[in-house]
Amino acid sequence: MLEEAPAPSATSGAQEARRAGPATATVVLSVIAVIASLVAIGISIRARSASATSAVPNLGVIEKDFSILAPVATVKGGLVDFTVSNAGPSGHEFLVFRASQAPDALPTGTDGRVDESSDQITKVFDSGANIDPNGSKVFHAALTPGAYVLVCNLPGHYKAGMHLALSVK
Ligand SMILES: [Cu+2]
Repeated sequence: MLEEAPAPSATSGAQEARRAGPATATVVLSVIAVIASLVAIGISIRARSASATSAVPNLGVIEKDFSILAPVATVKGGLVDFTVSNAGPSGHEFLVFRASQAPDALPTGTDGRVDESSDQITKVFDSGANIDPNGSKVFHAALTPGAYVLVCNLPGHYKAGMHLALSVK
């Protein structure tokens, strides 16, 4: 009895070996299916980002000690994305005011900072937290046509030159 025991296991071993063929084919087919679905996902992501890029302008804004730079002075009204990069060396914030004044002539308090609650301007966006040196953040805003000023309003930064006009058409 004991000597016969290996026989069934040898048979099942042979059966496993025989199954390896179809099993391998199944694995190959699943790999092909995964690749095909990844390609499909890649295509749909690319299509979506292409349409998103064409629909919402994305302004690459650079802040540094002590200026604000943008690639364009005018942007189309509606949803606008700002990718704000901080070239340092200090931390900076990012505010957007709707204002008809010149960028360096916004109403300020006695501390020289822009008076954010002045009724002569309207704050439409505030990053809240700072953007760290060498950091970058993307902000989404909805801007109606008009004149705007981009500002960093940390103490001393506005007066030092951190303001930039942006026209929305
Ligand atoms: Cu600043």
